[in-house]
Amino acid sequence: MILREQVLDFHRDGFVLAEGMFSQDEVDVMLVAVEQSQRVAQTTWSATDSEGRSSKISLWMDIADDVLGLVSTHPRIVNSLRVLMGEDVYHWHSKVMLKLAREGGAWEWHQDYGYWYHDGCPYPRLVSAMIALDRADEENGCLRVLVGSHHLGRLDHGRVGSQTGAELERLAAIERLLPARLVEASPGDVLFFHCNLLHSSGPNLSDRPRRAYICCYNAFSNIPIIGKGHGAPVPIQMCADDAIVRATMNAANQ
Ligand SMILES: O=C(O)CCC(=O)C(=O)O
Repeated sequence: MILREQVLDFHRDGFVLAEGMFSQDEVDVMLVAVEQSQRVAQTTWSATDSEGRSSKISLWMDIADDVLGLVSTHPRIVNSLRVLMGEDVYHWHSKVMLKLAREGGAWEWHQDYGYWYHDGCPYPRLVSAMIALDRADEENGCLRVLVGSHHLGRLDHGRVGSQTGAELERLAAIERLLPARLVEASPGDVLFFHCNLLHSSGPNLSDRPRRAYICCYNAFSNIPIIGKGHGAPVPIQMCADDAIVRATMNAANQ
């Protein structure tokens, strides 16, 4: 669970890394689920960065009826979000991010609220939980953030490659103003980040994949006022704390 100091860090910096939130055993179950998931196989597409490299992404708005759905409804995640946001949340969407070894492209600097504002959310009250499935470091394209940039408010965004990125002139000036930080993570670490935090990630220049599962949540006080947004604004039915490891035991016994 999230500690009180981590809540303060989150509000000051716009992100906090909860180390070891999931065990390696749980991550192994998640990796098998990612590899075997029909949903992931059927919904994966490629996003191209400004240099023409591509990264794979698979995204859905409902709660999957499998191990990935257990992760999206896991009490360690959902209760942490409630504590960080100070209110109850609902599932917005979940996604698998895959940067293949040597191939995976960059994600350009952006704020998630640069997208989600256009889904009708009145306030920047959405938070993402990024679960590292592989060791993530500079070489294989871990997340980079501009510390404290969530205090800037929402910036204008435009097209960068096939992605949506923050307006470049303003971004260059902000990069002189705020420190950039690489967020290296081990499998099972969870990075919680605010929807106005400027973030990006570099290409995968290593021989290792960089896989992550990202679950995004919206506050109940922030249901879209234009359109219907993502997910359904209903309370999350949390799974049991040991549900992820139990899922493999159940599968093995069948
Ligand atoms: O997976 C990554 O490196 C980037 C993720 C990201 O930018 C996002 O989820 O908004």
